Amino acid sequence: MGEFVRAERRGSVLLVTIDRPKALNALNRLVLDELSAILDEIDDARALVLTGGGEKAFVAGADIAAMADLDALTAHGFAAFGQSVLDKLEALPIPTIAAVNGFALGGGCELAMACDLTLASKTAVFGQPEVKLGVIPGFGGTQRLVRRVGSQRARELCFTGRNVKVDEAVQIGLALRACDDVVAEALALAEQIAANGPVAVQLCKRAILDNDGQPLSAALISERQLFGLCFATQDQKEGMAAFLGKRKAAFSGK
Ligand code: CO8
Repeated sequence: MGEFVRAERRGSVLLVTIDRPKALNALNRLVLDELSAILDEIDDARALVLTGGGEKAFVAGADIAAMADLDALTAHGFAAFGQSVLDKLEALPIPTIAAVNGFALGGGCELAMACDLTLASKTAVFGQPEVKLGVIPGFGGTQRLVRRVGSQRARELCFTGRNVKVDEAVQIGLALRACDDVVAEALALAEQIAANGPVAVQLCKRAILDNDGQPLSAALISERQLFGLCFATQDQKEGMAAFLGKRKAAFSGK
């Protein structure tokens, strides 16, 4: 267990908390290192929920104090490292849900977007305020924001750096829905997903993620290959037998 990031099993779900509330959970090298180490050891969890410690923030960004005096080469290296950790999160085989419980600014918004789904508390605030600091998003924000909310909206948010409150975040697709108790609702959603055939859920994720940006014809070839692969699993046999036998499926994840 690290100093700033902890992981706890809740049923089939791994709950990961970035817990550095004095700095609103800002991402420095150590926080990213600890998150990366946890992502390397997911074991048999069927879904992951990511949230922030304390009352105010999911993650208020990359650590500004740690970045202030960087030179160009070191800043490039820090961005590359942060991107690699967020890439690892995005590429996890299991579904991931960001439970955004307050500020998700800069690197925090980028972290949420590296998750498959984002649920938001009523107090959640999203944004890419980097231009206010004289820099641009560096943990994938210029790219994942375009994919999540569309090019024109992403440009507006990156150029202005303005805050996006929860209702607007839901309206533009930055968050799926607003929640009264975001962590509880994220865990419930994760358990709902975890009750389905685990291999099928993972292959759904693969089909969507790996084919992002591919021409439809190539993406459909990939989809049908992954569909065929489902028929090599015990979960497919069990799922269809359970339906035909009018009983609940007991998936093994094999
Ligand atoms: N980095 C470091 N410390 C932070 C950060 C941060 N991003 N955000 C908050 N803190 C610290 C504050 O300095 C303060 O510390 P202290 O108590 O020691 O003074 C503590 O957290 C509490 O914060 P505030 O007192 O400011 O709390 P408020 O409720 O008044 O304000 C805000 C909350 C509005 C969230 C405010 O803290 C804020 O504007 N934070 C910065 C938000 C921001 O600009 N984020 C983007 C950072 S840049 C970025 O993420 C780039 C990502 C790509 C990096 C590429 C690598 C090179």
